[in-house]
Amino acid sequence: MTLAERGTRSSFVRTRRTRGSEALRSLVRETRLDPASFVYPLFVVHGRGQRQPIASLPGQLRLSVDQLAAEAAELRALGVRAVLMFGVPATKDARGSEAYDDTGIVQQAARAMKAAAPDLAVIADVCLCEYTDHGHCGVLTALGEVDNDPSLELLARMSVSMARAGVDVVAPSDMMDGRVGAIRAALDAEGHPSLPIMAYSAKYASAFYGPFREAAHSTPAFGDRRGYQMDPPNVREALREVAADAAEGADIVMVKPALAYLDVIRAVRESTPLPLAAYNVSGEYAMLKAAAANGWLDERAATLETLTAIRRAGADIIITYHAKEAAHWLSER
Ligand code: PB1
Repeated sequence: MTLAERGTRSSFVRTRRTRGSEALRSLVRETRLDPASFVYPLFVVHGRGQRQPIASLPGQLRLSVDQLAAEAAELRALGVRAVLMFGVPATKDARGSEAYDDTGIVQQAARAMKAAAPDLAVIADVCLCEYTDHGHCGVLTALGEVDNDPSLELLARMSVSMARAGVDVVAPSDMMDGRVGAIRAALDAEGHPSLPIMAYSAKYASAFYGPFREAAHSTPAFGDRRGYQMDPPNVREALREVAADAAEGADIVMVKPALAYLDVIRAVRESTPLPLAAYNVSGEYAMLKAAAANGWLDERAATLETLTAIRRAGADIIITYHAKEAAHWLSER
């Protein structure tokens, strides 16, 4: 006997009523992506005419400064309003000297980007790992350990140098204790009290950074980053990191990586009113690209689903290598 024959009203909730068409699904959609909330990572190198493919990051390039004006125009046309710059220096040394050299590669790139696209936010990553010959995020003690407090001075100098180059935000990714306070104090003392800090607050010692390290030639020459980046099993510790960075003056906090840390994004979202960024890292990007290249996943659908998950978890800002493609796909909706 059918429901109608029994004459009984449906005694269950018909949640499918609002799924019957894209128009209805769109009306009740709870999470929406916006290219204006994307940050696109950029790798900049010395030279001219450089557009170096990165094998482990399909579609991503190491660009020379003369290529940035075109890159900026492409991003603005897609509605992407911010870039995060990483430098591949000409030389590396134990103290990462080019990081805080006013003629350094990112300093040059920032000046060029701001001249070409003043309304594009240029965020400078602040860390020594791309600039040191040992590949660690700080300077080393005689015993080869990353020396926290002496590193703060160099990170502060790097931030001031980036401010002088005209960047809109500095983003310390080093995970040294006290670096946000040291950078804030140096920026204020050097006439940059209004320059915001986006702190990589909850940054984990993740296995998902491999492609980036290939792109930036920043793999540690020995050891690993577990003595300063967070242990993946910990969530409460992320709240401590965020609270400490907020107290030291962070204007934006971050969870990194993103996809394997959605629970951390949610916990941090509920712990602070500060703008929250999530970094959809190189390994998360490479996984999707590899699966799509093998025909195992629908790249567009899986990418937008991934970014939606990061947004739904509570991220206001998504740093992602997918930014251009995702912005294009969203424009087609
Ligand atoms: O996309 C990524 O994998 C980002 C990697 C990230 C860049 N901020 C760090 C990863 C690492 O530990 O090597 C670089 C650390 N400053």
